[in-house]
Amino acid sequence: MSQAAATASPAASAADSPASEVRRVADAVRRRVLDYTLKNNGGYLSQACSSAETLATLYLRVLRLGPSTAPLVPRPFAGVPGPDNPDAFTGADYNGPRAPALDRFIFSPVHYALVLYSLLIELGRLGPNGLDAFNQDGSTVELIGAEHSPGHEVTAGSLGQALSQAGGIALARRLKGETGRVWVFMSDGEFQEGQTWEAFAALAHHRIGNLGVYIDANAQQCDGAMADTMTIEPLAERLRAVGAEVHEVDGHDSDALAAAAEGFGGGDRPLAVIARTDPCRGVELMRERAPKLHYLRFKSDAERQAYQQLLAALSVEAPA
Ligand SMILES: Cc1ncc(C[n+]2csc(CCOP(=O)(O)OP(=O)(O)O)c2C)c(N)n1
Repeated sequence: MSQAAATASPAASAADSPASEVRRVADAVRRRVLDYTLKNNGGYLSQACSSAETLATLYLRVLRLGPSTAPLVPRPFAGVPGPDNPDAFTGADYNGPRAPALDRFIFSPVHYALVLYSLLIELGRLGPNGLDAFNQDGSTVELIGAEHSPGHEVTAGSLGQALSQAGGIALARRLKGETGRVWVFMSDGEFQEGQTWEAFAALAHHRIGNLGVYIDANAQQCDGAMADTMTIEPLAERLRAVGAEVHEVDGHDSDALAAAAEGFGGGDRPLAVIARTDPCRGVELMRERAPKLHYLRFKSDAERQAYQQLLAALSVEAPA
């Protein structure tokens, strides 16, 4: 069991299987993201629907992390890092201290930030009031996360860059003899970008075997369906061709997601786990909007009301 699992929500009973704990946490994450989507009059809800189990599985079953060393209520923005700014910080301390044997987590599609914040709350790494300053000027709890945002280590708003940064971190860790791994969470839209493929070529060339990528393959992009915008398939074959070890799993099946990472770390190839997901999972109402699911902006009061009623129903169904 990872450190993160050991510090999971006090609501978890000892009898819970890891998969049922992931399901409980993922449902709570979707509920909270829906709540804030309503409070903000819009938001990235489909990303919570698709990725909740993948991110919960990473934190509860895959990542080897120490306890958070960050405040439960996030600090305000302290300026960009640089030699003249000793106050600057990153949000990586929510993932625990840096240590040779512990893993590092790099969060790439930062418009998914609210999903990560909500997960950190469920895990007790962020306090229940940790979202009070969400999307406000001067706050680090940004709608589109950056390096100072809880759980984030790098700025990745220009998509497709974080994998290259993570590759550098992984290479440096290997050179230093560290056993901790580097995990990257990515979206499928990032595989439409050339930089992602250059990064995989570099990982293969340098035989980077301490870096694993989980891909939220929800088949969506901001312009609609991936297949209609620019297909990335056959993704598994393409990743194998650039030297990765590839697993393709149902991204709502926590046992399959966790099994893909078992034993990973000592080899000479990067790992890519393609999590095939449903961008409307848990929020059937959203299917009416397909294929435009990227950002939910309510079209009418009636539609907003329908989502409000769904939130009320989900909250009633949730166990105390
Ligand atoms: C380099 C770059 N190009 C374009 C954008 C604008 N953009 C923001 S989110 C997004 C969609 C990316 O696809 P994905 O994350 O798979 O979409 P989702 O599943 O969230 O709908 C795009 C193109 C960006 N942030 N960075």
